[in-house]
Amino acid sequence: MPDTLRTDLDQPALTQAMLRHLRSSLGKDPEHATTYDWRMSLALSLRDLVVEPWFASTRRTYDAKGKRVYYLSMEFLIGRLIEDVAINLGVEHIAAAALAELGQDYDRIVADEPDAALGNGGLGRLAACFLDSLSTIGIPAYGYGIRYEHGLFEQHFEDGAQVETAEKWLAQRHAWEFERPEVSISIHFGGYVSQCGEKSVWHSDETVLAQAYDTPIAGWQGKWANTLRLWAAKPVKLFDLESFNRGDYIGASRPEALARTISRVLYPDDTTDTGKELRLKQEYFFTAASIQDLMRRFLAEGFEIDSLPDHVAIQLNDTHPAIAGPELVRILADEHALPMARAIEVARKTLAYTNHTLLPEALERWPEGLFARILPRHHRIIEIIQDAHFAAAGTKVTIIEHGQVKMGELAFVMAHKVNGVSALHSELVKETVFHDLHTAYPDRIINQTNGITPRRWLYSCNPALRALIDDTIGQGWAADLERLSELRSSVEDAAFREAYRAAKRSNKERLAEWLKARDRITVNPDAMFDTQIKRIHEYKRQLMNILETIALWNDIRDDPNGDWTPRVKIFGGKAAPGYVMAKSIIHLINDVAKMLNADPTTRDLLQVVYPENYNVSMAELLIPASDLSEQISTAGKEASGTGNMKLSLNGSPTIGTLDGANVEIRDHVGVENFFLFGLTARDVTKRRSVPGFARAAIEASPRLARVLGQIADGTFSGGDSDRYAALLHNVWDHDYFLVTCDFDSYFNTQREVDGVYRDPEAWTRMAALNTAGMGWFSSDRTIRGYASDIWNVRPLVV
Ligand code: GP0
Repeated sequence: MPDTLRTDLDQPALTQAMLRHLRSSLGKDPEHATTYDWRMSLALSLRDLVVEPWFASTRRTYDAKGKRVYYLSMEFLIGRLIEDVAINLGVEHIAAAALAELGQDYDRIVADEPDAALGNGGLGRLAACFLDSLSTIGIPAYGYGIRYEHGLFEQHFEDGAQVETAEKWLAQRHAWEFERPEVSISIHFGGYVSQCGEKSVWHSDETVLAQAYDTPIAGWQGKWANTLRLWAAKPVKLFDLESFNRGDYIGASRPEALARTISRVLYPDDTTDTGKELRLKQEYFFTAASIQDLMRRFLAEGFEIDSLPDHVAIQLNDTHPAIAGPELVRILADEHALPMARAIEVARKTLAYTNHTLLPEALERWPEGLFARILPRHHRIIEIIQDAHFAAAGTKVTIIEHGQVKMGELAFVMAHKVNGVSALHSELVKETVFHDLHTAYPDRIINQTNGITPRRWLYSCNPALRALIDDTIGQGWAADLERLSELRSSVEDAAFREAYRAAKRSNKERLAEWLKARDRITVNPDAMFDTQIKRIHEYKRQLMNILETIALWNDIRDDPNGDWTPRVKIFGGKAAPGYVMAKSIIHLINDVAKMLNADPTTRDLLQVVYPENYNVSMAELLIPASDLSEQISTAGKEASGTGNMKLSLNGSPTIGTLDGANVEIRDHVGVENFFLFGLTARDVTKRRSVPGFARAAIEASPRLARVLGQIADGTFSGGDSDRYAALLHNVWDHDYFLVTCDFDSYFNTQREVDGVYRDPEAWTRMAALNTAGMGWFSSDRTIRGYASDIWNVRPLVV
């Protein structure tokens, strides 16, 4: 039985469906249809197939009076959906054949779809993987977020520097969503609170409407489909006719412009706290809309208000929706007259919070004045929550302190479970950011190691490896990823290794062709593809990677006839627009690329490639084609990582530190199949307290000193010795992320990597054992963990 489902749908039926949509939904005949028209016809035809399972899942949930999970997230980094849906419904081949019959190329049509980039990085992509797994497992769930008009900015390089432009995925119709004008929820801001006897009444002075847009999310084999509900902000009053009639056209459209600003654009910051009024409004906007919506659904079923936690589980993806705590308390106490203490208890049993980082700059804090002005009632409720928490836990940990509202503490206090995203991270959460709260509530913090959906991140993006796995262990592994361990026994089989190498080789050729076509870059698929793809951040240490690249270049030039292992260093990622140091690192990588790629003595041995505008779709090309995965963050800083999982699963051994989920990946793939280097989290803390540690490390490393000297004298910046002055000052005198201390260890480990890569059989063994060992990192496993340890829900399909 093949991994297909829609045996009732054959190719002629899909062809007919597409022709029908082309006519009636696009208003085109085949002769005049563009790529866009065909793509929309395909998407709409596929969407039609999801509707039945979607209705069936909803009926099933109502009939079972099942508990529902609500995943609240500011970000859903979805990417493209056509291939995803086609694969989950098992109609990928039918779709390709139908398009071929219509004279269209499936791959070209699929590639025409813009990415839904409603997220910055790992956090948003995790939310998207979770949606896939929730539907695959069959847990009744809703994703709730914001329908940003503009997703994550587009990145361009001008003379090597990052320049941002607005992203416009909604400039064309979005095929997958259903607009729900009837679901319009009033969201209030500002004003004051009055006391009416015991009762507090919030008199707001600004109202916008949250309008729902639903996207069905079908799981593997279409057995279940959940809903992603995204909110768009609309004005209460569309248009001020009075102003218009006076000739004030700009004034006339002001209400609309103001309201729409709330869902206009995704904040492009990752792991930093932006602290803007608009951001607070965005957070409250989508959280309040989601909670009103789920309360309406809950009450419609006729349950007692106290029983909320038996029917509803709300998961807060980071602190962004942490206002859910006081909002739920407000509804329970102010609108349903629950006593305050009981309201807090019911809310807490309903809520859980996921922490994604230890970086202090990422823990949101709001100036109390601003907070109280925009959400006066919530401000007061937080004070009450804080008093109740003081009384119950006897701790000194405050939620409001020094004129700031601390959202991390709020989320913690209002959650019955708080989880970290890898084993190491969860332990560090207990020891550091939430140390005192952990002491007060010792059972609250638990771990749920992140995962990735194997459907997108292997089955769909790597057809070559998919076919080999099917041939070797049979089908069915895409929803039961631990079965990949059955590959282990084949690794000693030379024919299997040959086939594994061939799959990797074809993926590298596919990437090479894409780079050639898009960026006119030529890469040699025989070279090792060494990949670092993720947001650009100092703690992720792209800087260390590029410094090592320069050092290797120097070594090759010193001995051009040495026994070198050819490498292509591939970088991908965006920097937050306001993050000066990260942008300087991008500039340096591009400057180095320009210099090295033009050097005739080294360019066949060492090349640097940095394609602009890295996104989910680019990841789907780069990951299957990669040989080596760079996971080199300062130990203790990367909470988990999920790119590390995708690369290892697709056969890239990791060079990495003992950080985040690297630790668990190493355990699963075997320590001999992982290139470990660098200081541990404990070493890092110790080393940082040694005065002048960076200078000492540089002086002890002639290789590093030479590289820094070259950057300083303008070798890579056309003689401009100022360009990297701030960056270099930081390396010499500050180096919070210990690039200098780990440099030699990293360089030497890279040379070990070179040695293994020169032995193709040894390398293939290692790569294949990475694939075989990664089954545990399916997000299906992660979601089962949340379901049993946090939500107390069970799947409704078997
Ligand atoms: C964490 F705090 N992450 C944040 C943030 O603002 N954005 C973001 O993408 C990431 C973490 O860095 C991560 O630990 C993790 O894998 C991911 O969220 C999902 O949990 C990568 O280490």
